[in-house]
Amino acid sequence: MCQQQHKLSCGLNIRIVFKFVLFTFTISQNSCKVQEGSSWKDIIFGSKWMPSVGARDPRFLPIFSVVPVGTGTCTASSGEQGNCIPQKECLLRAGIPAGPCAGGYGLCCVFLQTCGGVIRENSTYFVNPNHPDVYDGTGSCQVTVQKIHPDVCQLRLDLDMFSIAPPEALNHVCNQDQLLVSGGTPIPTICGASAGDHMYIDAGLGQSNAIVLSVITSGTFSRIWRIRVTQIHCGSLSRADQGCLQYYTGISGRVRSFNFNTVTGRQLSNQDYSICIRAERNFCSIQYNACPDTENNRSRSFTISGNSNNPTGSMVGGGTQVTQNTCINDWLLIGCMRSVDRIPPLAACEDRVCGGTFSAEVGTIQRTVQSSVRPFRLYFHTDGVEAPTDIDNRGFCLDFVQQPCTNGF
Ligand SMILES: [Ca+2]
Repeated sequence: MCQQQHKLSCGLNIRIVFKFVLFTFTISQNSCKVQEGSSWKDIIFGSKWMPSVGARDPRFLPIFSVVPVGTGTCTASSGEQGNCIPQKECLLRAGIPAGPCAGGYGLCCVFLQTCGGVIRENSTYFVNPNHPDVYDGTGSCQVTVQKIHPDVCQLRLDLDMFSIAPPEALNHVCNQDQLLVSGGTPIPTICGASAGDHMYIDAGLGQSNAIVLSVITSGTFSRIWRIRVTQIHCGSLSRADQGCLQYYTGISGRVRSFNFNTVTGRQLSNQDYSICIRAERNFCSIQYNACPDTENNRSRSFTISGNSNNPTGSMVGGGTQVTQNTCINDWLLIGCMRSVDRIPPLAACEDRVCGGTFSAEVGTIQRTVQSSVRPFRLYFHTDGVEAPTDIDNRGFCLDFVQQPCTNGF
């Protein structure tokens, strides 16, 4: 009854009332009934609340009428993405104030969590203890991610900073440090340095699926991580296709394996995932080239199997027989790929490529590879062994460019 009585009189001020309710926590139904018959502002704030609809304190007006609560994003001076919200709300939600936003009417509020924390805000960062200083402790550092809405289907993890202990040198297994995700779809275990990389985690349907992110550490290492956790609604345009651990949009870009570095990286063992590239409108095929490697005499941008300390050619195809030029243990799979920068073009196409040179055919010449199989996807597989034949492989880094539908493919 109380609500009905005041429904019309609240009008535009409902929004203001709600925000103050957040600050004070309590507007009980009882007090509403007790105050039945009074004006609405008396019910909420008591008779000492002076401003009426026509005479509100102008200092409060702009904040409540201009700043979109919980929807605006901002960038803190330290580089984190924050939410632009009123200062009191930032403190109430346990955020970290990081400077003004929205022309000074809001506060850029950054949310950080570390070991033992619970993520309840979108765009929260999972950081190492002592962040931004390094951490060299041993243990399991976990945060639990709670969905901010039942309609959240995916999490995107952006590894803004990510440097934990690398895999061991012999078989490239992450046996010292690991990033693990539980509660969602399985992800490959990663370690080493992967700043700038990302992952999508399927969060399932409904509210019940809590996802736990863990960084397991052992031994001494100067670790640092800052992982942004973005929650993606089921109907969002930024939702990745099903089953894609990594998802790229745009007609050109760069894909690479985790812990990729042409000098110090080690291709990670026990990987099994797909990288998806959205086919943009009017683009029908895609070309890949090994990334430039300015740090080695012979490029290590594509070194998946063999001994990358020696010149190693490309290997293609699968099968069950271990022969010299097939990809049995570790490979990158691109559907029906062909080398396009050769004359004459080959009629046959290949799916798997490995070795130490990027090409869609066996050889020592690095080539541009094209595929018109859609959706555009790469599948990366490595087993749990490197030694003794596979030595110092870095993984892969490829630049891609989508090709217009008029290009013959
Ligand atoms: Ca292997």
